[in-house]
Amino acid sequence: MGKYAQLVVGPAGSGKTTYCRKMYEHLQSIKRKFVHMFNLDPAAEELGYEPSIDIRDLVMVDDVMEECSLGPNGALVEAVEYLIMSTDWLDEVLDDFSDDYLIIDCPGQVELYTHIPVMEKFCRILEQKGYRVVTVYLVDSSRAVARKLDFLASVLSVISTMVALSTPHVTVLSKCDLLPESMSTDDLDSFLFPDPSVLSAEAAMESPHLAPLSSAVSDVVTEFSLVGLFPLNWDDVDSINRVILSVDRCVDYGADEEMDAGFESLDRKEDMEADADFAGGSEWGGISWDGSLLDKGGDITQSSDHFGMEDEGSLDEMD
Ligand SMILES: Nc1nc2c(ncn2[C@@H]2O[C@H](COP(=O)(O)OP(=O)(O)OP(=O)(O)O)[C@@H](O)[C@H]2O)c(=O)[nH]1
Ligand SMILES: [Mg+2]
Repeated sequence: MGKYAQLVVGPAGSGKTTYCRKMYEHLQSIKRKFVHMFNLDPAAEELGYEPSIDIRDLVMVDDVMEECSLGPNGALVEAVEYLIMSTDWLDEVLDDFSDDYLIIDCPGQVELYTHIPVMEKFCRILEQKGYRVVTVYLVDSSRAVARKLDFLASVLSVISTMVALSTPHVTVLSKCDLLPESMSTDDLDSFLFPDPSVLSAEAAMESPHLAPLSSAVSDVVTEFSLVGLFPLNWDDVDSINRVILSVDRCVDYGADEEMDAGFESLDRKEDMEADADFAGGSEWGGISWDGSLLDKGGDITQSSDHFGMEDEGSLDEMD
């Protein structure tokens, strides 16, 4: 079947552990084989799932804090660095999964992805072991779409991670069930398919002294289509399947076997493939498995019913 890994990253509390658990359950429900959970958060307490691989079997943050006289953040970085150096342990646990699909639940400290190369090294280790790795970056919708400035800040963090990890990449707008009912589809589209002039003008209104910076960032984000966001609502199975399709395309899932592997239960697979082309991930704002930036595809001025919402509808219709 091949070896695949979803590296689930994002800021603290963005929903990574929940994503991993629910993604696992969903992949089980569509009968995808050999899916395993890997907890890479040495400070995790309650996971809500049973990991097949657990960094806490190797190193615990509390022990590192005590032994190295470090605070929680420093100890976490130290613990993940220790993991990277523990090649025997990694060989042992990963070699148990020779033909598998790993969902990797990462810590929320963004410095692991943006400031120090520790997670980048972890990605390279997985790739050397034959894994096709896709980074799934969760952006918490309840924080990122409140203001345009918050959105730009989130997007900058996504781009830093993309550049630092150099893997194929899917950006997911998490917790969409929490978006206010009053938020219209047009409001959401202004984040999903931003018009650079509108985005920069609105950001400038929120913080006039940052206007030139907002404008430059808006241009980069939209011009290069670096971040195509997939809204995810766990109550909306279509939104889950769009994320899976995009992830699959990034890693070329099932290339060695029948392409429809694991999607037997989808009635609307073709529709969703077209939507995934349009919406983001591997063909809009994504990076292919060979690491190259993919061409922008689709017309971003099209209607938004590809997210399960009619143009005039509200987010309720995602349910
Ligand atoms: N309503 C709603 N709540 C969510 C969703 N995903 C996560 N949460 C809640 O958000 C909080 C944080 O979720 P986690 O999954 O622990 O987030 P995390 O990114 O793993 O957090 P850290 O590991 O601490 O960085 C928990 O209270 C979850 O129940 C979602 O899709 N909808
Ligand atoms: Mg977590």
